[in-house]
Amino acid sequence: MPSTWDRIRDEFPTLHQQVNGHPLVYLDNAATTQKPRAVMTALDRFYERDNSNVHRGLHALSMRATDAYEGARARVARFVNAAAPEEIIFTRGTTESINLVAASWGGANLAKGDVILLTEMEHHSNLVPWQLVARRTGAALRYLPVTGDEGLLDLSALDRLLTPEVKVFAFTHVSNTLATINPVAELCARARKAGAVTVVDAAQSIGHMPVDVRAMGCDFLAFSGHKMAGVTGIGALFGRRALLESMPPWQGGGGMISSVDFHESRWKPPPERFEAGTPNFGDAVALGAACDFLDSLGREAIRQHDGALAKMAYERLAELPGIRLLGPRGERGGLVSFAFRDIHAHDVVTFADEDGIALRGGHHCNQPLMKRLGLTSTARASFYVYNEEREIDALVASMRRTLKFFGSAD
Ligand code: 7TS
Repeated sequence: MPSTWDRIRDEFPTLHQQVNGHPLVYLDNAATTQKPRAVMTALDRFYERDNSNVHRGLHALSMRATDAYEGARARVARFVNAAAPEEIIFTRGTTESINLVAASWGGANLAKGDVILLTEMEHHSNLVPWQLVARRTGAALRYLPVTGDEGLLDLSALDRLLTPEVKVFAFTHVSNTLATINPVAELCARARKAGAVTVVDAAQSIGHMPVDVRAMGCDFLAFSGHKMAGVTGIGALFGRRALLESMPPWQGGGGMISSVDFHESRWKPPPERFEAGTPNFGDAVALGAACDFLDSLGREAIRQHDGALAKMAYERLAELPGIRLLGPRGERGGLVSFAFRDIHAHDVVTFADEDGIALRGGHHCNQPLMKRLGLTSTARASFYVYNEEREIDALVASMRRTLKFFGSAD
């Protein structure tokens, strides 16, 4: 594993291929990142040596597997600066983590007359679970507005919206369409003062910058392993211990009970209470390796690297005719979304693919935000630790070719 950024691209085998006759330029990291050798090796080693079900066997392999799984939990807890490993629940990812909070905490604590506060920039994963629990409980949904194309939260509206009826405020750390980095600590402090529980969607920040749940002062934080150099199928929910202990299970099965009768059962404490069935221990071990990998690079250095590339891409793309760029012009997360007046985002992405460039085009699971901005889709370039300035040159050249084809070149 490199302890510096030297030769970082060598750590990512996927990057070294040709696509449509061009060297691959992978700029779809907000959807999922590529995986370093260290993570794939950790996964292989687990399955080659230690594989066995966890928390149930007294034999050597089961004990090794349990140690590896619980070691990964402790590693993830350290990664987000949780107070204890028991504050980390392994899930399939951000979506499942938010569903867990909405179903368990929301189901037990929300009722008619209560309000769930969200923002206009939320991913569907941080909207639909709340809509489901609102329907179940009779609670209402309320939204903190986005200011417009510069994509900031309208903080001047927050005090008006954070009324005593608001029981929970759920918002994203970094927007997957706008690249806005929200002031999480301030939002959590203001919510706490108003008596609301906070849920932070860290899907787009966890692999890109320091994330410290105690500095943020949040109650819950959700994220996915596959967006932070980990493998798919694993993620986590951080929850403050006192809150987790107060919550009912959301799924039932093996592993989460202390005793079962024909008519009633008793639950284990967290985290087991929320991990019914055989957990995804192999991928959890690989997530621990992803934490090691990212910390070896330094998360502050990653933030600067990805943010600088996104800012540079924004400035270079801004020179193109007829382009509309979304999100803040200054500090931003590691991505940039844009739309051309007369060219559909899917055409932009298809042309880029011909040049070996992987972009994403569509609504990015932000349909309400798109509607709010009067758009149906954007093209998006998103960056990670292995991306380089020359790849922005390739992106801009490809966009110029697209504009020329559609007769919009300057
Ligand atoms: N929240 C945000 C802010 C996201 O960007 C995503 C995924 C999710 C939640 C859901 O994560 P999952 O791992 O549970 O699916 N965002 C994207 C994207 O922007 N393009 O593809 C997936």
